[in-house]
Amino acid sequence: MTKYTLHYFNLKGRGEIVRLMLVAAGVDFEDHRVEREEWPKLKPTMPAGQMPVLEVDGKKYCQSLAIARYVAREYGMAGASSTEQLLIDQVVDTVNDLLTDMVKPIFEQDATRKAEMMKKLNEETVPRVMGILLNFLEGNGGQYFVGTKLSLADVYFMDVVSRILDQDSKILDKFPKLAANLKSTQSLPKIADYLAKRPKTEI
Ligand SMILES: N[C@@H](CCC(=O)N[C@@H](CS)C(=O)NCC(=O)O)C(=O)O
Repeated sequence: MTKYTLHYFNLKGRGEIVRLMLVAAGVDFEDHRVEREEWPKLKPTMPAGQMPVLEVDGKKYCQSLAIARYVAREYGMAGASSTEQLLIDQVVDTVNDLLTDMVKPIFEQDATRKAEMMKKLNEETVPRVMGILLNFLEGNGGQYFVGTKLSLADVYFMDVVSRILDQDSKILDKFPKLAANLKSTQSLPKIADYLAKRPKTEI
């Protein structure tokens, strides 16, 4: 049996998608949540000096989405054809752009600039991106983003958009199909069990 260890900070951040994919795949993994104090010592041991890193039978791999796509391929969540892979990546990269926009204000030091960035994110970026994602979902019939089963696209959408919902429960009110997709991913027994037990973290 393959042994997996996921090294990441005790955050959702860019590591949560890997945790969620391993959970969705139903495979055991060690969820190594690195404390800030331990990091300087561990950093030089990681392939690119950053995390998340997935260790597979003792070999370490970096880049959150490269790892998430690997888990997706290993466990049947990467699409059934090259076109389905493309459609999944279309959603994944759209969600990833949104996550990048969500992270920027967190690191902004200037309070005025931070407030402006948050306003733009909530009032412009989030509704615009939800519109794009709704088109992708409806283009596939409205249940899953791609094909007829769960893929990395559904899991990454749930991972990132549920974090926005935690801050503003109304963001999907105008997008009931997106809300239904998100809820259905969250309700999958293995995922629901993990979500109920995962450590509560701010980001
Ligand atoms: N593109 C990389 C970004 C990785 C990254 O920025 N990791 C941050 C945490 S989210 C990190 O390890 N920071 C600590 C450091 O650079 O020393 C990915 O998606 O995995």
